[in-house]
Amino acid sequence: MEKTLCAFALTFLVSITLLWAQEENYEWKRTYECRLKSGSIVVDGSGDEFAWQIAPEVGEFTRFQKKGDLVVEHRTTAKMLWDEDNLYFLISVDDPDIWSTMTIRDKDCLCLEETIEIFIDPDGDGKDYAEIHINCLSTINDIWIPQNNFKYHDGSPVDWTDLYAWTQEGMQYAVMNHGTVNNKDDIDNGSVFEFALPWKGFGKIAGTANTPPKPGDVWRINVNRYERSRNGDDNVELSGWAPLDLRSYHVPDRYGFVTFTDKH
Ligand SMILES: [Ca+2]
Ligand SMILES: [Ca+2]
Ligand SMILES: [Ca+2]
Repeated sequence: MEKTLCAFALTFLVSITLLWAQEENYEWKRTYECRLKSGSIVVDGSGDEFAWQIAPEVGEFTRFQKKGDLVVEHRTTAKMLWDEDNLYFLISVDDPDIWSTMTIRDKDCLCLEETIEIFIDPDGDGKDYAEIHINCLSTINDIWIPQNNFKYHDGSPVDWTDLYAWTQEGMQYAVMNHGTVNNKDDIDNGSVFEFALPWKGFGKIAGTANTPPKPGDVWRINVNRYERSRNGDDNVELSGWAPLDLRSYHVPDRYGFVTFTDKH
């Protein structure tokens, strides 16, 4: 009888653990099938190409700094495509007040103002991932992150100048703003950001990933956003595709699972 009770308790415990694990996956896991591009894409900040029209969106973005209140006030949508040369992004933000002052690449974190941030861990090992920022003035930060504890692989602290010195070689990018930039007296519609990232441009960040990927390969990717009031009142909305529920975007084990397919 005692053994039976023990077995029952163990089964119950395992079931609860499995249920918890399923819920954990349900809540956090985001997946996307990245399709092969159909026809040409011009990187101009307009998603009017046929390829973009038929590409699916990754899904709703959620804000993550407020537990229990994940619905964003400012909507963001994202799509991805690929071909043998590039990984493409089309990211669209609703924004009633488009603003930024930073114009120099790789100088200061664009997160101090408003920015879109793409995180890419090609081989999904949680190390050597790319962080690419863009703002409405088409200013770029492209940054190599060796590990999310901001240490090199030998354990020594990172030199941020070295990290910012990494370049996504050959990256094309463009922004189209629908509204007036840096004019708070009217209401804007938002901005569209378009990227083509050459596979070879990932360099050391690719790790063990195939470049270009093979159909079926999975890369870990997230797209995040800082939407910020410019009144200096600390009113900021942090949101992302893969919800992190933390005050950091550097959680590579929770980035979305992007599977490359040869379907169009
Ligand atoms: Ca375009
Ligand atoms: Ca804004
Ligand atoms: Ca750089």
